[in-house]
Amino acid sequence: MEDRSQELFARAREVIPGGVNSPVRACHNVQSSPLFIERGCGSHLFDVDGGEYIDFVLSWGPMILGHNDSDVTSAIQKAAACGTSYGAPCEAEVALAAEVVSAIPSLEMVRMVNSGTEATMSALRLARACTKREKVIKFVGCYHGHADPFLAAAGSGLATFSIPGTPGVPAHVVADTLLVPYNDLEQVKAIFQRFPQEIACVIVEPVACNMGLVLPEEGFLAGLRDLTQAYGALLIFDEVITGFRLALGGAQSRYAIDPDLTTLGKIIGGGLPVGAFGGKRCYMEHIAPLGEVYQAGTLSGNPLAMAAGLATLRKLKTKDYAALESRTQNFAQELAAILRAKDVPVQVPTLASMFSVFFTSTPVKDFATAKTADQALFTTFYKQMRAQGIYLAPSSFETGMLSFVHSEEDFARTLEAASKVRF
Ligand code: HOZ
Repeated sequence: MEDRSQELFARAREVIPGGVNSPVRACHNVQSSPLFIERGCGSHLFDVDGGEYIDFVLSWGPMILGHNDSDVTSAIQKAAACGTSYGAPCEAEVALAAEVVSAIPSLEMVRMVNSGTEATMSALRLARACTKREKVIKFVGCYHGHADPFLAAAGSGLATFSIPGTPGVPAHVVADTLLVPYNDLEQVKAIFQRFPQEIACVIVEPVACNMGLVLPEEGFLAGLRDLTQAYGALLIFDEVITGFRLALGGAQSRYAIDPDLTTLGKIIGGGLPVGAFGGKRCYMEHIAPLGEVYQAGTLSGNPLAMAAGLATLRKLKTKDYAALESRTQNFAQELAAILRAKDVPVQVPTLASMFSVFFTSTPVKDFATAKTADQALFTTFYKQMRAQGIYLAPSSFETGMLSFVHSEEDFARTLEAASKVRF
């Protein structure tokens, strides 16, 4: 029964393009319409029709502590009692910046913004300014938000809707975005050899999470670090998803790579709209008002958002990431075994508290192999899981997320639901 959701979706389509404020959640490609959510609690979501779902989307990543965490909610309430925006510095933004800098090895300074898109857009501007170069290497299927220069062969919603580029992005803006398959170090090398003095930066999701979950191959990230250093380009790690999810120090601490700039979002806002970009002091000092690279925002450092982020990061310091990882691995392995027993080709990659389901027998290492996944099988799986109260991302080009509050009962119910899916 999704009557009220359907009704709201019909009304939404009258006043919001496609009825949604971000395309993937429209659920088009899985031949469904979105559930309208009334509230979240722990690992569960409740929709407006009284349905209860085990949530493996977690607002696309931020809710690693689960929905309505008592510490985060009370921090927001306490901050709200003092007003919702000042447009002036507040103590919480200093505290959050200090937490972020102390957790992430390569960061010496950080600037708060309002979304991951703002973070990547600003980091690119900074890299271009610092190097006085314009070209950027980006990997096919990686998604860095929706700023113009990144809308070339991007993942997430663009992959879901098969949109290679976007009308409205001038050709000359993406002409400097050089595309390489993920994990293909040889092609990166070849591009550097071709344009040795022109490449400002390489931007990469150190673990790709927007074409489904795709892990970096041995030596890939280290190779990027070596090549960027050799050619005087900056290495930008887009850790909007992986920051504080793979580990407190993000993918860079896990893989022991020292990027020049890092972009963050999602978890650092504890469910409120926050992004950040940061890195070495020598680069960050080019940002206005210290330097000449302009970047600004009325709501940047917003006291509610800072309070939510701060409460989240402080709580995460008490959490056992290794235990969550091993629970996720067990869950993913059992899920893979259940699906394989149904004679469907399937890969269930997992890392930290993330997993993906690709219905293909081809090992997935880049966007081309991710696209070998059978979308019809995914749609069948998605619909039947949802009908049994399991809320998955409505696209195989997104990544499943677990929180610290997913219970063994949640896993058991999910695996039981998977065992009942008929292909
Ligand atoms: N593109 C984001 C996920 N990778 C956000 C999707 C949404 O909020 O609908």
